[in-house]
Amino acid sequence: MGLGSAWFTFVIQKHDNMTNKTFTMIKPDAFAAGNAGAILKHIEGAGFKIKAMKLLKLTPEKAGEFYAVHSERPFYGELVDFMSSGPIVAAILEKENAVADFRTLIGATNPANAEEGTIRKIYAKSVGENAVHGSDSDENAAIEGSFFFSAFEKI
Ligand code: FUP
Repeated sequence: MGLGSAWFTFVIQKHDNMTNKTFTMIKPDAFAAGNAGAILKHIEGAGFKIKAMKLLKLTPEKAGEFYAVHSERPFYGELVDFMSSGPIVAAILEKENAVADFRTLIGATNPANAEEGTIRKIYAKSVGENAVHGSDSDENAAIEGSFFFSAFEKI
């Protein structure tokens, strides 16, 4: 490898961090209701670029692993059952200030408390079946993105 390509690799790696990225899932309720397309349009309309995306169904084991941080909470069993109940769309999104801006776009965890026009206000049924996930920090965005996507699946 010449010096030129080594420098190029360094620049690519330096910019391949998750600072301007977040991770989302369109959850089983929203996918089953046929709202995946409308939600993706809403997300792209807000200026987010899709950097990785796949349709899949989580096993209860994988859903439990993803939400392990909530394993002591009373809603954990229902959450795992729900998240493994049907297909989801998992995606990595890019935008300046991605984590915070995406949390604003989706609205409060409980749609009853979500601002008008937010994705959860429009599409979510309840706090348990709340249409979409959005990472809550850059660190978790990186962890969650890597939970679903290998390096060559992230563009
Ligand atoms: P959020 O970051 O908005 O997705 O919310 P949390 O990380 O607090 O919760 C993760 C998921 O747990 C929610 F999307 C739905 C579920 N949950 C409940 O079912 N009941 C609750 O009271 C809180 C969360």
